Amino acid sequence: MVTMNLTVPPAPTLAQRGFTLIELAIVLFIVALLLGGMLLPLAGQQDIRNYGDTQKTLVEARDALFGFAMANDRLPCPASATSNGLEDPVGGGVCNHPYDGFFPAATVGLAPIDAQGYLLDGWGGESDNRVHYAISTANSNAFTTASGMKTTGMTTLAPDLKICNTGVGMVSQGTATAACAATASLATDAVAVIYSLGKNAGAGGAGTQETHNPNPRATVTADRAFVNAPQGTAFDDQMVWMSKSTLFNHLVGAGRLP
Ligand SMILES: [Ca+2]
Ligand SMILES: [Ca+2]
Repeated sequence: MVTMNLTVPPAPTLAQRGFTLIELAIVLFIVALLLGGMLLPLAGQQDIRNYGDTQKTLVEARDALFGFAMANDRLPCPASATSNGLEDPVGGGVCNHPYDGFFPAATVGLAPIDAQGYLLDGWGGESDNRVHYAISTANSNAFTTASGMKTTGMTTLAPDLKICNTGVGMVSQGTATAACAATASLATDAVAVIYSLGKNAGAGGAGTQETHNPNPRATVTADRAFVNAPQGTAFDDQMVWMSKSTLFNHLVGAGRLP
């Protein structure tokens, strides 16, 4: 009698079987999804950090201006693109770039600065990331002339930098009489404006809102109106300004005024 061995080889256990191509593909797909999901928040977190660093730098810059004013009885002139972070002209008086200059970090002694002495915002180390600074030339440059504010007197001083909450409807843009549209004004008598061109500094600045903050590219030198619109895709500039009353408060406290 012939007997047949019908023993079936045992099925491989899970550990022996390994993975099929389909299973590997599913695993890789899930890993890709997880990585993609993590990378986006990381980029977002970096943006939030840069925004916060910039805001901190701008406020520190304004505080440094108060200190400078209390020590020197005037505010510094903005630096030019070639003055290596020193005010232009050194010693103040009639500023060469009152509305289109940079924060004079080398004069005021503030960091972080680039190799040329300019204060940088939180968005990187390029020249586009230099902090901008504008100063009122009102009352015959009283704010940048030593003892100019004291000589003129608090009731006569009338700083004239304008901050608008939108660039839409701005009047006479690009000229010395540029002004906010009615109901768009945040301030009409700012002494100084300190601002960063934001994350898009290298490529932005041409939109309806940002075009009003004079980029070095824009050759707008007489215009003393600035836009501080809500943050969004059309606007990422960051701005602080110095009001007349807070400056007077510091100077009276220091015995520089009245
Ligand atoms: Ca911008
Ligand atoms: Ca402007």
